[in-house]
Amino acid sequence: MIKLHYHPFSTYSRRVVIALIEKQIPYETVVVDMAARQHRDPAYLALNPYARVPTLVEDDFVLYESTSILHYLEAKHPTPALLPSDARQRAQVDMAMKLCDLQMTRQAGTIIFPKRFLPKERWDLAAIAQAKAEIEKHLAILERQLGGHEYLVGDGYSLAEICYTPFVQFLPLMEIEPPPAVAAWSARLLQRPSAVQTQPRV
Ligand SMILES: N[C@@H](CCC(=O)N[C@@H](CS)C(=O)NCC(=O)O)C(=O)O
Repeated sequence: MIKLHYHPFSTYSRRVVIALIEKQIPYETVVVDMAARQHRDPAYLALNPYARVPTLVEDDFVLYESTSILHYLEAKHPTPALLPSDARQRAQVDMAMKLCDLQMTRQAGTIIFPKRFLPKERWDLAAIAQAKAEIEKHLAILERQLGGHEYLVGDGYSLAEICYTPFVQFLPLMEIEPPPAVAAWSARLLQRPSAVQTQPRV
């Protein structure tokens, strides 16, 4: 049985939980109490020396980095498919996943973390403004790519959408008004039962 070391408020963990739900894979969760700095405990560092969640453990196999975990789940449980069968489209999903991390999630962290967990006087407003501008630039590119399509690649929901879901959740918190196709796509992602079921309370 898969054991997912995670935190219910963690965006990257949510990606993995969404995939587990989409694929109906049985799993257990182990909450890493980050407020109590449990992610820095030697026992957790022995699993994930980068002191981050999520970490997947299955028998003696340990895997971290949410996108790598998503690829593992897809390889091991190929149905329902969250990757297209066409080689070019698979590569495009991979590209979208990578760009999500490079152009969106890193910047989103600069805004979301302080806004969710720190008092206002500790917010770095200049860093927040810069991150917001970078995300807006990225969303303008996604807007053109989405065009009239429902999903980023081909016509299907994929691992790329799973990567974005926890982050588009916080567009209102980030005070980012997405362009229309991105807004419709975000709403589509957030309406999926796997997203509704994993919606964070903070
Ligand atoms: N690239 C990692 C990022 C994971 C990550 O940054 N997780 C956050 C929680 S959402 C974390 O554990 N932060 C703790 C820290 O960086 O000290 C992934 O995709 O899994």
